[in-house]
Amino acid sequence: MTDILHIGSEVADALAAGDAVVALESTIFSTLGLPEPANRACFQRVVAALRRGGAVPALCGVLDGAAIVGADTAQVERLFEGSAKLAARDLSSAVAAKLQVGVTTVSATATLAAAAGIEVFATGGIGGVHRGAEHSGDVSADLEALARQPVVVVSAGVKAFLDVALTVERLETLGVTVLGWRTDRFPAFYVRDGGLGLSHTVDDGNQVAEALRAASVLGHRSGILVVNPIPGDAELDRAMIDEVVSKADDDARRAGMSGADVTPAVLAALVEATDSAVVPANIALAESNAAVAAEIAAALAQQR
Ligand code: PSU
Ligand code: MN
Repeated sequence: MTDILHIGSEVADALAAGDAVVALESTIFSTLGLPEPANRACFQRVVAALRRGGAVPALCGVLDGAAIVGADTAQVERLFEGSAKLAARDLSSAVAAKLQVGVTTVSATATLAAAAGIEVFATGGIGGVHRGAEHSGDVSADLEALARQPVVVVSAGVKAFLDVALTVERLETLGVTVLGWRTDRFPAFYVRDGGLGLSHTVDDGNQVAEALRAASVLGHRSGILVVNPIPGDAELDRAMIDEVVSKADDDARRAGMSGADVTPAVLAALVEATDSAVVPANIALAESNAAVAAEIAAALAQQR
């Protein structure tokens, strides 16, 4: 524990005991990720799924100039209200500037998880290569962080407002191991099949734990992306999603948005365009990812 990195007491105790811990990002639970009150409901469902699976949740963020890993109840409330979105590169400047409340993306959370010694992280969807990236250059820092931090990240793939094929190509170039959770198709968030195949499928937490150990022994110091398709009963209609997502991204660009503002704007547009139909789907997949992450964290704890 330092002035810069605060590890919550329950998380610190669990890590010292070698028990299962799962990191959580705070952007998805702020209003940048989900509208109120769905953001709180989503957090509660995710935490309950982790607890059922025997894992301690470690919500990450920045509060009063310190990076937090394992927010307590009062800190969780403050993070729900956060509106400053922090990628990995923003962590150091947020600490130096004594930022009061900052919510962490996948790249920042993977960085904090690794710094705290947490090996598993559950989220909804990761960032990726945006459609039209050949002009905008917009590629999420999440991909680079996945390559750099030796953490297992469980996600439902990427949202279809991103270019799924280019994102998969970039993951390959960066050397990120991608494992399909009981699937051989790369999922696209609201739909179970994003249209691309996967080379590796796993069936349980032990296989992921073994892959992480092997990567460490063999010196492949990068993260592992576990892609878990949205539960079938929560899946949305592909044609409907395709139509609204491509428009949402175009609209954000036309409105002159760039950088970190694009993704939250597109997410809000999707809620609006689907009359909130995306919200229960988002919660269902986040909860499902938490259950998978807990199983992986439990398998890693067992190996220790
Ligand atoms: N995709 C979602 N919900 C989210 C995000 C992405 O469906 O909340 C957030 C995550 O925090 C992710 C970040 O790490 O957006 C990526 O932002 P950008 O595209 O600016 O890198
Ligand atoms: Mn971006």
